[in-house]
Amino acid sequence: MATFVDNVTLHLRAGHGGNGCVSVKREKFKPLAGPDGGNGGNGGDIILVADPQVTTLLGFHRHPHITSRNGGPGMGDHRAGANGETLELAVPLGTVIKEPDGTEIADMNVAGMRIVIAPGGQGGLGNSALSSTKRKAPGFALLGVDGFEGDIVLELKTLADVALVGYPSAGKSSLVAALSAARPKIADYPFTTLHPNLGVVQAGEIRYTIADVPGLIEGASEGKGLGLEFLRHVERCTALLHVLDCATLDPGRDPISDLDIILVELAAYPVPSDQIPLIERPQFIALNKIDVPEGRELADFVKPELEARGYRVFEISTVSHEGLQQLSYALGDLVDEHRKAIEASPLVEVITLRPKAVDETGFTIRVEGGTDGNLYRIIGAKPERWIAQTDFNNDEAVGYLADRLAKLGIENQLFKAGAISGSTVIIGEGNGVVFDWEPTLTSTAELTTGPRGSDDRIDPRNRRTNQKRREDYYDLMDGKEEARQELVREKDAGLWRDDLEVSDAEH
Ligand SMILES: Nc1nc2c(ncn2[C@@H]2O[C@H](COP(=O)(O)OP(=O)(O)OP(=O)(O)O)[C@@H](O)[C@H]2O)c(=O)[nH]1
Ligand SMILES: [Mg+2]
Repeated sequence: MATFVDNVTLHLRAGHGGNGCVSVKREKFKPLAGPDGGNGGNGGDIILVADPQVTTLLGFHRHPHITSRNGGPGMGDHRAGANGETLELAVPLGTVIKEPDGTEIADMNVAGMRIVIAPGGQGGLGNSALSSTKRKAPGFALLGVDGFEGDIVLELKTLADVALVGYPSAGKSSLVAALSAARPKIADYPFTTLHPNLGVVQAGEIRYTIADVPGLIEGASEGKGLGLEFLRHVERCTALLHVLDCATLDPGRDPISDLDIILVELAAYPVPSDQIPLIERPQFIALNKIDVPEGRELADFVKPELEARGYRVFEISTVSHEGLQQLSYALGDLVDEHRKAIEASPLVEVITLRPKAVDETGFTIRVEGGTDGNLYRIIGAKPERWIAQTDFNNDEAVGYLADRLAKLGIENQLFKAGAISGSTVIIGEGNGVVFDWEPTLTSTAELTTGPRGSDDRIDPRNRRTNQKRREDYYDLMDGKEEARQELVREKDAGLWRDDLEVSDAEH
């Protein structure tokens, strides 16, 4: 049985950016005619769009893993990689998007609303784009960045396009069962239905949802019977269908007075201020149980009066299925008209980016205690992306990264935070990228690293004298010589074998 809150967890993986290309143009008499490596393409975004034509999350239940295309790698001769295709997913109007922990990201309550739920990764620049007057022939390119990867939860609260209202035992649940695949409980005692049941109806091309609401009686708005509380579930319905019992044996009841009582109760139900009161929405009437001869008689009798009041009236039987097809098509047309009207109204485009509005320009430095003294962690969208773009096997690329970081002002901030030469710096959360920091700006007086009132450049604590430098150098040379001698000794002792002999012996 369908329920009113539909939940589905999607596993998203947006496309990765393509790597930039390192290439050098070759011409006949000019073998090194300049860098011509193209940029990598961007990974495809995953976008959610609120679509009034979509009514359920069923498709997502079947396919919860969603991946968009990667960007292509850059190529020589200035050829850029192709951008990954954007993937648009239509979700029903009213879908609420949440983080797995329940935090709401967006309420897709406006037709056409779009949200970039998983941005694709940026493509890396090729060496052509990285060249400048200062750096004429870069021997490196930037790597493509990974696209967003993670889970989101879609939640759909109100699915009912049409709400079935009426007295207990009028046959509302029977009608849901007759029109859809839903199988709600049906019985001949009042208040069989305690929670609304939802059914999906297919009428030709049009697909819509109906919900039976627990029976209403006089005084329901004051809490009689099951009260009106459950009308909350159908608050967003497009239309109402009154199901009137034409074969009731209850004395003093007839379809017209039943309808009038229900209308009074519905009028008493307060909908949220941004919605049309239930009583003002389109309403059809189903005169039920015409398979019973007296029922048909009564239905025929009251139909003209109801039509005179302006209602469209259908004589039906959930037992013989008479009149059901006509009713379901008429409801379908009504719902479709409403959807088209919503679509025709000017679209409000709301584009929200994820990860949530990060401060693109800034970064923060967090000082964390470690076993070997302080650890300086740099958190920021830019520096973190730059790390992802860097090919750490390429010294030139690492140098470029250092320049970028310095330009962003990270060096100054590290000084201010108390970092000194040799401090451990990490970029990004978790293990991130760790390096020992070597400041490049030691000559600036205000950037000295020692405690207030001291100056590193004078203080012998951190400064090597020429004498010490010379000693260090000799130590280094002695060390090398010693290592060399050791190698000779090993060779003489026959510890070395020829590589060729080894591989021969093994095969
Ligand atoms: N003869 C006849 N009986 C019907 C018809 N539709 C429903 N019934 C009977 O009417 C009784 C009540 O039907 P339900 O569908 O449970 O009525 P309901 O409106 O959902 O009632 P509540 O959930 O109690 O509010 C059941 O015994 C059904 O078999 C019909 O078209 N003809
Ligand atoms: Mg029922």
